[in-house]
Amino acid sequence: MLYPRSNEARTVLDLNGIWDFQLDDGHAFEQGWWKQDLPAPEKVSVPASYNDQFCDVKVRDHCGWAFYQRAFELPDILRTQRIVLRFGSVTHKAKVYLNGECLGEHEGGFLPFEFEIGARLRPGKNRLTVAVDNTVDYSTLPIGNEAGAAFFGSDLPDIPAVNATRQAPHNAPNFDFFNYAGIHRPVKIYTTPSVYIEDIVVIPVCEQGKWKVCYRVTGSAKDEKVAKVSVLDKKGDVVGETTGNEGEIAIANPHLWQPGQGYLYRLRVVYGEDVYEEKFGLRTVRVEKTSFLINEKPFYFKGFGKHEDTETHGRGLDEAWNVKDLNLLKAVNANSFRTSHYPYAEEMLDLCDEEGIVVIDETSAVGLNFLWNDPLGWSKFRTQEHHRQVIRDLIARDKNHPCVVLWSIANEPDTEKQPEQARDYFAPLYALAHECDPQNRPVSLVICQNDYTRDLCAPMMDIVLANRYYGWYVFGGDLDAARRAMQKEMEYWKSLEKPFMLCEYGADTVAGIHNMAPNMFSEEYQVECLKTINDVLDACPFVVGEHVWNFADFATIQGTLRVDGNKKGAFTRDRRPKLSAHYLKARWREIPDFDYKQV
Ligand code: GCB
Repeated sequence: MLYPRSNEARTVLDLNGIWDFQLDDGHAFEQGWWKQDLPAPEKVSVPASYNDQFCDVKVRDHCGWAFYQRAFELPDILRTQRIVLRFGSVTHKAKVYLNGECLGEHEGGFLPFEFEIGARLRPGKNRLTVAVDNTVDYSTLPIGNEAGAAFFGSDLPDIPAVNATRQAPHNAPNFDFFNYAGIHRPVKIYTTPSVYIEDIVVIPVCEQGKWKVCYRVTGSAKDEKVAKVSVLDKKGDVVGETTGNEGEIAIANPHLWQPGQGYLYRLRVVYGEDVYEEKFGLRTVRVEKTSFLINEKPFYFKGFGKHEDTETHGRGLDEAWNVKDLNLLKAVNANSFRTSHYPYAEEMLDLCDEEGIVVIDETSAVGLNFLWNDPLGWSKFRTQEHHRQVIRDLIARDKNHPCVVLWSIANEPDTEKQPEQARDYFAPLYALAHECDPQNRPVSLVICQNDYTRDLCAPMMDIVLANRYYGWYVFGGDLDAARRAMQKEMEYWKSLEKPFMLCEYGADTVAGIHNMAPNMFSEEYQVECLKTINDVLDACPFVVGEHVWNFADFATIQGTLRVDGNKKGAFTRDRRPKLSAHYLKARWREIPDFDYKQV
């Protein structure tokens, strides 16, 4: 799906700003709130989560539908064009109404969707209403626990009479981040000519040292129109051109896209009256034996798992925070991050393309891991079809981004208690991700701390991605035991002869707690814990990267294990460094992007 860009053929208008907002009082659908002005609206900012914009637990902890509404007008001059209404993301489910009519629905809170609206527009003011549902259950990604117990939340006692006293509808997210909801990413109206470019696929190829870009243009008139295609370099000079809806263009004197140096070319497509320029980079990615190769050189991932999470905005797009976060990454000599645990905003990936930050792109499949005591186990999850859709849509959206080097199709599913069921669930999804990606990037999933010898999924993947909390959940406070356990485990992964990356490790750390003899929750302990695990990683040539959990402290559900959120950040939630940020900065300064490990 192409990102809306304004140019000589297309116009983009933006519907961000202040909207009307009201939580469903239980009668919204019966009363048809989309047919009229909302009965008692308050003001809300878009894009942003609604939860923290008010000072009311009813809004923060709301479960179910909420309504957004605004009016807009369009210049008459645009009405000769094809007009599309596009949402960057609405979390988790959306029903969209224009002038009282339903345009459609969308499920999944982290990917874009759009509707052609030309035929439904009225002269003058148009009323746009978006109903948003934040419910998570066994069919959504991420997963909610239908039995009611939330991950790290206050578990329900196993006493039916006590449980029955909780009457208010509530979500039980089976994931460790706050279930933020709302219109999280920009709402835009864009135009195209009536015959238009639907999609562009770009594949950089290097054969015997010579670079070319292969491309495919899908247009609404299929092959009745033929595209004129050119490649422009960063300065805007044309460095190659051709015609045809599928083809290739050789690129002489290539500038590669490299970690830390995000050189971008543009593929300019003219298709009838429509024009679109898609940015791309010249880089290759592949796994060979125990190495992860970018541009044929063994790359070492240094960085973090992140969240889209800031004060007040919640999970809503804020580009100033994105710029700041990438500057902080660079300041600590990191070169990469994982979009844990859902697809991030396209605007962030654009920035990573420009800045040369390497990205592991993750689906929203998190929480598939708590039914192991249930004889029906995996078959209780109703996610497989939706999971397929998320993989298809994620790759369709992000396929051309040079910053994306690896797809993570899930975080911490239960791959151990019912290993065969897990394998049967994931094998087709792994194959699907490969099928969908024109650049055929490596595919994996992130496994959780378990009896790794029983896991049948990790060995099936192109690279082993693992989260380990030795020194925290396992052997918390005993770093000597943590070191030995990690060492022991690495012997097993070595035998698989695949690249291995540690995708999460760390310790909750409350900024400001210090201790000469490091103890849990102190800044010193976080540093010692990271050092202990890093020592083990350094001794293993097949380890291709380390992502600390987490980049910054973040909001979670309330519960006895979370003191105002998850505190494993190297930065606080407002992005001030803890001691660990300084430690990582010094460590990563000495670790090059390439050839760190001698295989
Ligand atoms: C994990 C999860 C992550 C949690 C983290 C923690 O394994 O992948 O979502 O936040 O542990 O801090 O417990």
